[in-house]
Amino acid sequence: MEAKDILVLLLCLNLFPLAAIAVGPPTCPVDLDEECNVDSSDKWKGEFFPGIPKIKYEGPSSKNPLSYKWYNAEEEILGKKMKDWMRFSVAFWHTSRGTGGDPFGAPTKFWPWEDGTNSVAMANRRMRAHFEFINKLGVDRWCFHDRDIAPDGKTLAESNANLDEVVALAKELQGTKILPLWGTAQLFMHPHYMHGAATSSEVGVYAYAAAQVKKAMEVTHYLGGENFVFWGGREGYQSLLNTDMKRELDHMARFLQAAVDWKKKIGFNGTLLIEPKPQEPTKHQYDWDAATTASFPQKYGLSGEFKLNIECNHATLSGHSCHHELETARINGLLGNIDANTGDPQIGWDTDQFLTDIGEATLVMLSVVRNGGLAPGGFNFDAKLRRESTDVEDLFISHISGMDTLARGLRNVAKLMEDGSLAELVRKRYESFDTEIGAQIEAGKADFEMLETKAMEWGEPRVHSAKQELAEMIFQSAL
Ligand code: XLS
Ligand code: NI
Ligand code: NI
Repeated sequence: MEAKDILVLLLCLNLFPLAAIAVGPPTCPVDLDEECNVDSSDKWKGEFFPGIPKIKYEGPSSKNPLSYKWYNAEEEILGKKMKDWMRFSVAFWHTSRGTGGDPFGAPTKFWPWEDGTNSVAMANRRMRAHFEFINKLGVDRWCFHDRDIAPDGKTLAESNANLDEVVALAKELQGTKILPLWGTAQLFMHPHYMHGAATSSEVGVYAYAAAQVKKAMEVTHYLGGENFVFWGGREGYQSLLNTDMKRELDHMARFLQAAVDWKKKIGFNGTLLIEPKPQEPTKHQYDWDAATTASFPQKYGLSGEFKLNIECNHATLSGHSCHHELETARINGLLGNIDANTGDPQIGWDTDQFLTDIGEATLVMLSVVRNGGLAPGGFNFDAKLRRESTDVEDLFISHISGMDTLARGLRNVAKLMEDGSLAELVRKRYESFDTEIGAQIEAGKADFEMLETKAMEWGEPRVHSAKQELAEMIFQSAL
């Protein structure tokens, strides 16, 4: 057999990972010598992912790694198209800036279009790669930090100018279909943020962070972004010995108030989100979990101005399950967005892995469905390839796998709801409150004297089984 025939055979048997290798007109792979990148009319014609087609739904029996098995964007489930339940977004920082480096190891990923510089030209080329990726994946949204997409300049004015240039290209590449799910300011990497940003002990840093957020809000608005996120980063402390906790919290509240004012001034209608994350990098983070983070705007008169961006890996780090954090946000009317990822239960670090656990995905989707969806929020893949995954196609495979996992979760929720026995089990568990006295208690009309009289009258209360294992059995049967 000739080599060509072997390739055809492998393709037919679906054994070759890139089943879609260059059928159709030859593509022009992007190269760093600019030969292929721009034609005489100045039009870009380089391709970053040659041989990778637009990803399609092929159903659960497909063995093609570059296809969706469970995510079928246009299919209706529980009264909404899958794409409208999910509102998937690609995170620029992990997907386009992820290097594979970790505290012990050097970067492992060297994508063919990277030239090793942090120049604006490189930022522009990377932005083109990013949009080719989004288009081939078939999603409509992306997320970014200001400093991921454009390099820091020598001065704030220069940084702003760099950002403007890259944002202008992003706007063009978005076309009419793609929007940022959210934008944010990166207020943690630069050495001047070593004490935090809004919580820094240095007034100069507070002002710099304000200027950076102001600009990031402007560009998010310009790009048609639907939300803007504040993530604490270094908003915490290592030790109380040298920290004025009250002052730092007050400063953070003033900062967020100024952000609300700026949002109104520029007419940005997107939701402002704050994101819980415990520890990492500081021992005590102010925004530890959903409950702590939710209470902050309440205390400072900012209720109604912020919702929560819940990240599953951060839930794990706070000692909660993702479902617990989502439900805490949801019942408080604060579930705004989800950073879809998962952690490693043994590592104990924010590893930001793609979610592949179907049980967990089903619980996540249960909260989303109960919330009636996430719009104007969505699912952002705050998830990265492992250090050991270094092929360009791995970028696609990881997203497809994460999207399929959540899609499967949604399908399972539909099964659970159609079956109804889990909801019935919960209803029955609390049915003693579906009585006259129960209603009085729930309406706040039962005082202790009245309850004492009832307790005397009723005698020893009857207590029923919680049916924990039955609940688990029903849940498992839907997976
Ligand atoms: C990191 C954060 C980050 C935010 C955006 O742990 O979760 O990814 O989502 O700054
Ligand atoms: Ni996140
Ligand atoms: Ni994270």
